[in-house]
Amino acid sequence: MKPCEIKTVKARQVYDSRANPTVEVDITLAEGTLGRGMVPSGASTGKFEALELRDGGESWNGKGVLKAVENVNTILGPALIGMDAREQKAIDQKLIELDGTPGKSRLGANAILGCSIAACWAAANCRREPLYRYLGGTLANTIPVPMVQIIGGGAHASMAIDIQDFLVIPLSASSFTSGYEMVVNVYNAAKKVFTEQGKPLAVADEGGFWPSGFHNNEEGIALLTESIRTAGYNPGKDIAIALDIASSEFYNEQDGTYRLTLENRSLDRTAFIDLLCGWVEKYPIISLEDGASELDWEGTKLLTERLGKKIQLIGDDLFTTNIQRIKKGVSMGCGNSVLIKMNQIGTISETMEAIAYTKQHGYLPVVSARSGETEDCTIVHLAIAANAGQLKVGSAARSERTAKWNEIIRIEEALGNCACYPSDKIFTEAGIAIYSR
Ligand code: 2PG
Ligand code: MG
Repeated sequence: MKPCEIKTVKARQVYDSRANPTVEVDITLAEGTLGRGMVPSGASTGKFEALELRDGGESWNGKGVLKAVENVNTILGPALIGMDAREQKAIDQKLIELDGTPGKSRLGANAILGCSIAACWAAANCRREPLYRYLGGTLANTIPVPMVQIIGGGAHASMAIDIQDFLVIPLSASSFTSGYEMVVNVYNAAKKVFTEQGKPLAVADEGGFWPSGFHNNEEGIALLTESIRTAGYNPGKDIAIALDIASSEFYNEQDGTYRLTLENRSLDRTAFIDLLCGWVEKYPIISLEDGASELDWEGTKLLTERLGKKIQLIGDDLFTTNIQRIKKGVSMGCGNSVLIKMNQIGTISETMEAIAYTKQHGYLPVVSARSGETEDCTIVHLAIAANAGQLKVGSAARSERTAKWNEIIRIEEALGNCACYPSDKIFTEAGIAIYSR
């Protein structure tokens, strides 16, 4: 028997950070090594994502994943036995073929991704290498710039405010560790600002503060700017703001309007884009995600014409880590950045290919966690393996988030002088003129 040959594949149902069931897969190799994959889950899921197979019915509010677990244990797993765990592409290809549908809807993208991640860890462990090194080779050394949520909103906070993520990105740090320290200081300063404003302290799904007591969306951006100042930083120079508008959540397909429930008004495409551009003028915003709906390509195009040279414009629900959709965006001139989520597409290989495609076409990849997470740290290693340059993991609080951030601190330490932290160059080298506003 070869040492990296897959010997057993076993799936089980475990739980994620939102107390929902999720798939965990264990793969053991001939030499006894274990690889484990745990699957994340979104709340504001894009229409064009690969299918997350849920059982329906009464138990777990219909969110059980026992069918997906069974699909691993009876169909996917047995087909992997005897394969070499280091053949990631062949393994992923086999998983895709066994499902046979474009959206992985027969066996479930959650079943498939669990196997794909577990095989990857098993192979890295078999080679006695950290996953980022195994997957990316010796040139995988870019430590990602963090994009960290300070206030949660949208579908992660019962739509108490329309915008989904109010985040920060450190710009003036020379390492991840010092940049992340700045972010933590802003998080703690936001706690003070909330308290001073008489707002109760609670957290939303990703550990960012719950958006209590806001009268409109702009107040959230203002509070975030204030928190950066309170922490002792210069907004826009030391730390900039990123927003995930997640506008597909409040887009009305029938009449093409954007409904801001908190503000009790609906705006047409032009008026909504004017509103976003106004915020970018007024606040130190460097990145805007899903400003227009996943169905509104024209809106994204318009937004890109107006802001594409100034700030990062990320497509998340718009692109769903799918090369066909990224291709359409590139050809239409929609956005300049792609959010990369493993479970939107369903295998490690396809995720890596989406990152490569994104970079080849001059767009910036931002690897991202989901709002429902686990202690699994695969995305950290994947981001470094692909030299992606940016990582979004929710907030600085709650262990499913800190599991990832802390892993980067360890890897940065391990790489020592070989670590490359792009800092604000990730933006300036892409033509985003951060200090000019
Ligand atoms: C997003 C993610 C993370 P979800 O929209 O970018 O904030 O949310 O996993 O719910 O899609
Ligand atoms: Mg998003």
